[in-house]
Amino acid sequence: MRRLISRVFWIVIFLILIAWLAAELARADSGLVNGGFESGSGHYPVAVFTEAGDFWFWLNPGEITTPDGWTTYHKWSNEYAQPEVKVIPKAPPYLDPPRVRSGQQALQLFSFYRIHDAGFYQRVELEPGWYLLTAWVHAWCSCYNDPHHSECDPWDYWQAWQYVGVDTSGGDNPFASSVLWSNPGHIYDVYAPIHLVFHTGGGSATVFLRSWVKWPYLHNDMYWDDVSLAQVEPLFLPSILNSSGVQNDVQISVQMDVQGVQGWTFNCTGLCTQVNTGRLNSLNVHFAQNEHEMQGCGATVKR
Ligand SMILES: [Ca+2]
Repeated sequence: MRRLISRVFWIVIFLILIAWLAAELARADSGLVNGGFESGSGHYPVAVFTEAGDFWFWLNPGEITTPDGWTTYHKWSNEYAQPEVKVIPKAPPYLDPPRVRSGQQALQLFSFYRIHDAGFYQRVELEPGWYLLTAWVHAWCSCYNDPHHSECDPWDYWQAWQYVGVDTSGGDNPFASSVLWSNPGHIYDVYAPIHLVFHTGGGSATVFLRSWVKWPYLHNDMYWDDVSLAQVEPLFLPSILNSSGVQNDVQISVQMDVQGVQGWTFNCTGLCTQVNTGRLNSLNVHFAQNEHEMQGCGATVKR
C-alpha cells in the first residue's frame, strides 16, 4: 500500500512538472531583450519624426538616455516636444510613489509644459505563430507638483494615451500604417498592463511602446516597466491574461473572423469597453483599467 501511495505521489509530481514546463514554454520570451530595463543605457541615436509622422533625422541629444536594446523615437515640431528620457533606479525620489514596478530599474519619459508623441522600439526575430505583447505603464500628468496624483483644473481623463504595438514586417516607423496598435490605455499614477495579441508569419518584427499626451500640462511623465513578448497558443491565453489580475463577472460573447484565421470564437468575460479585430491577424482587447472604464475583464480565444 505504501509503495502504491509513493508511486501515485511521484506520478502526480511528474504531471505537475509537465504542466509547469508547458506553461513556462508557452510564456517563453521571444527574443526581446532588456524588457525590464535592468541592463545598461547610453546616448544612442534617437529617431526624430515630423508631426506628420515622416522620418526626419537621427539625433543624439544629452537629455535622452536610451536603455540598451531599445531605440527612442519622438515627433518634433513647434507643438511636439523633444522629451527627456532616462532609466531610473529603485531609489528616492522614485520610491514614493513607486515608479519601478519590478527589479531595480524602470524607464521614464517626460515633457514639461509641452505635449509629446514618443516612445521606444526594438526589432526581434519571430517564429510563425501567435504572440502576446505586454507592457506595464502609468502616467503622471499634472498641473501641480503632488507626485501621487494626476490632476489639473480642468482635469481631462483623456490626457494620456499609452499603446504597445508591433510591425510584423519589421519596419521601424511607429507612425507607419503597417503598425498594429493595442487599444489605448489611460493609466495614471499606478502601474497597469497593456496587451496586444497578434499573429505573424515569422521573420523580423518591431515592437513599439508609445505615449501621447493631449494637453501641455506642467508634468507629462510616463513610466514603463516589464515589457514582455511571449509566443502563445491561443488556447493558453485565458490563464495568461487572467494572471494580470482581471476578474470574471459578467459575460459577453463576440463572434469574430480574423482574416486568415477563420472560425475563431472570441469570448470576453467582464466589462470590456472595446473589442475589435484591430488590423489583419490581430485580436485587440481593451482591458478596463479603473473605475472610469469599469474594472474586470478577461478573454478567451477558441477555435
Ligand atoms: Ca524593471
